Order: sequence, then C-alpha cells, then structure tokens
Amino acid sequence: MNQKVALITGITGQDGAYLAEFLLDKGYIVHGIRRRASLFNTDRIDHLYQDPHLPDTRLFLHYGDMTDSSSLVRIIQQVQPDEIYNLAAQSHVHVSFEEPEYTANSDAVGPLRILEAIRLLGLQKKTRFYQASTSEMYGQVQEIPQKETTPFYPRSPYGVAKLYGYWITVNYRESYGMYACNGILFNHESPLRGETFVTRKITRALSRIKLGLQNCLYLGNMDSLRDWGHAKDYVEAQWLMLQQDTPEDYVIATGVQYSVRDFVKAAAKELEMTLRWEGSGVDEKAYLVDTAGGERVVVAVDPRYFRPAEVETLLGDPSKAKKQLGWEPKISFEELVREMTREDLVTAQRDELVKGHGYKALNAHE
Ligand code: NDP
Ligand code: GDR
Repeated sequence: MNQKVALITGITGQDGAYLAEFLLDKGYIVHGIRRRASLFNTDRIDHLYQDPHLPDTRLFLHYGDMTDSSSLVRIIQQVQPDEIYNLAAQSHVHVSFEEPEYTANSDAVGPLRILEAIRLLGLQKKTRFYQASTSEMYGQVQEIPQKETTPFYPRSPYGVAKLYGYWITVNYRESYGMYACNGILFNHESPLRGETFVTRKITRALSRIKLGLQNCLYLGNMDSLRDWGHAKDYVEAQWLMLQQDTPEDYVIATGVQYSVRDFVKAAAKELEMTLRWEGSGVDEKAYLVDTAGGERVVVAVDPRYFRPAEVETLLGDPSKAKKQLGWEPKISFEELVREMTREDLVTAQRDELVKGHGYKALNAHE
C-alpha cells in the first residue's frame, strides 16, 4: 500500500500539532514547515518527533517561511505531497492591526505562493490543498448563523488577508482544476492554544490567581460572542475535506455561542472560584469571594485590549459539513473549558512550587 504524504505549514502551532498527530495515527508520512527562531519552537510536537536517523521515522521538519517563495518551492518539490494543509499564518487578530503588511504577506500572499508552487511544479493533479480560512471573514455579520453562502465583511487586516487567501484558493480551483478547499473554521481552542488568545489567557490567569501567582486578569470586550469548539475535533474536519470526490468549502463550527464573560464564569466554576460581578463597560469587575467572605478584584477591563474594529458576534451553521462530510463536534464547551483549566492548573502548581522553593523542589518530587 502506498503511504500518503502530507505537508503541513504551521506544524508548530495549535492545529498543526493536533493534525500531525492525527495524520501519523492514520499512517501518513508527515512533513512540516517550521520557522527559524532563536529558541526552540517545537514544544507542541516534540512528543511526535523521532530521531530522523531511525528507519521508521514518519515525521520530518523543514525550515521555511510563508513569506519566502524559494523555501516553499524547494520543500514542495522535495516532498511531492499528496496533501498540503496550509495552516501557517500570523493568526492573531489584534496583532494584525500592529503588523498589517506582514499579516498580508504571510496570510494572503502566502497561500498564493503555495498554490503557484503546486502549479509551476506540475503537481496540480496530484496535490490536494487545504486553506485555513476563518469565520473572521464574516466580520460584521450579514446573517445569523453564518454559513457557506453568507456574504463576507472582514473587520481586521487579518480578516482581509484571509479573505484573499479564501478567494485565491477558489480561483485556483476554478482556473486550473486543482483540488483546493477552504475550511471556514470558527474559533477552536485547546490546552495547546497560544497564551494570548482570550480562552487560554482566561484559563491560565484564573489558575494562577487561584494559587496566588497573579493578582488580576485584564480583558477587553467581554460582551464579544464566539462559537468555540475543540481543535482536536476541527483537524479531523480539515482531513475529511481533502478525502471527498470533489473539492468544496465548508463551515466548521459547533452552532452554539457564548460570551467572553461566559467563558470566564465557566473557567471559574471549574476552578471552584466564586466570583461576584459588578458594573458594566470599562467599569465591569469580578470579585473573588473567599471562604471568610472577603473579596478582591480578580477580573477587570483594560481598554488596551479593545480592537480598532471589533467582531461582536460569530455563530456558525455546520449543517453542510454534517451532511456531506459526516462531521460533528464531539467535545462540548464544558469539556473544553475543563480540559484547559485542568492543564493550566497543573502548570500553575509547578510554577508555585518553583517560586516557593526553587527548582530543587521539582527534583524532590521525582
Ligand atoms: P497558531 O498561531 O497556533 O499557529 C500558527 C502557525 O503558523 C505556527 O506554527 C507559526 O509558527 C506558523 N507561522 C506563522 N507565521 C509564519 C510564517 N511567516 N512562515 C511560516 N510559518 C508561520 O494558529 P492555529 O494553529 O490556531 O491556527 C492554524 C491556522 O488556522 C491559522 O492559519 C489560523 O489563522 C487559522 N484559523 C485558526 C482558528 C482558530 O480558532 N484557532 C480559526 C480559523 C482559522 P511559530 O510556531 O514559529 O510561530
Ligand atoms: P479571535 O480570538 O479574535 O476571535 O481570533 P481571540 O481569542 O483573540 O478573541 C476572541 C474575542 O475575545 C475578545 N477579547 C479578548 N481577546 C484577546 N485576545 N485578549 C483579551 O484580553 C480579550 N478580551 C476580550 C476579543 O476582542 C474577541 O472579540 C481567533 C484566532 O484564532 C484567529 O486566527 C481565527 O481566525 C479566529 O479565532 C476564528
């Protein structure tokens, strides 16, 4: 049996790690593109990595960058992948307002570079392409819930760049008959989520506050509504999209919506922290109530986290994916919050031990 070969850009990110694990379990040979950094940046996939000198190694990493065509062409030519999952991106919406040009280069021109490489290398009949498109393209929503036919109205340089990525994928499919798909994925989280996205920021901060390692969690817009799923479920949908007879675009979402405030409340509940809420807008606060009835502020608003333009509400309709791909999310919102808070509490406990007794305390527990 011929082993399938996949190439994942962004393999060191949240989705890249879950997808690599998923594809290796399916027997794939997996190649990933990583960026050169001054520190190790493969933490999320280190458990999958094997000595490349071993004969049964199936995971290989290559240095490359979405802003560098030469590296992308070289890797695609060398790897000759059956499937490319383009997950690499400057993926932070707020940061995209600070680095709009770089975001366009990596998130818009990046997918074009890969599609052109596939075409110029004559791989358009062999290589299937997945583009990590996003619900941020809906931005100022034109319809609730959002589905594949809902008009787009992006509200950030990130959303605008991703919209180019979306359309260039459609265009290469229609122009050159390539098997190229967009997954329009709504927010998905996990214990591997980057620490500056709101869910992980909340679970990490509340865990640290519980153990006295941090005083307060400062947030921006707590009224913002999101459709949050688990990354593990969502990478399965990415794979399914490339296994169909014809390439199409799909919304991947749970169809359930919560506010940022709801997420804080759910995480506090998991950590058995009693919060009392007060005020609204920039004056909104949550007090932690202790067993003796004492109170202190542990959640507050810092306007620095407001965005120049906000996406207030996102809610996806995954009916098409359910019907055509047989895909459904398996992990509930409550299970997601539980897994994230538990993982962050363990990390906070380790930090607490080191803070109190130094690294020698860790050795003492071995
Ligand atoms: P992450 O931010 O966790 O990972 C992004 C990955 O892209 C990292 O491996 C990062 O490398 C890499 N990367 C960034 N810039 C470049 C570049 N110029 N060249 C090469 N690699 C680069 O994102 P997620 O895993 O959460 O998301 C995966 C993709 O899905 C992204 O494209 C994102 O925009 C999109 N998406 C995500 C959603 C979500 O809710 N998570 C929802 C919808 C879409 P490094 O580790 O070195 O930083
Ligand atoms: P988002 O995710 O912008 O939806 O993009 P993020 O978690 O950053 O924000 C979600 C909502 O929470 C509000 N918010 C805060 N956000 C952050 N990061 N930090 C805060 O302190 C804070 N306070 C409130 C935000 O304003 C926003 O409304 C994610 C990324 O993974 C994208 O790559 C992906 O395309 C989309 O999800 C779908």
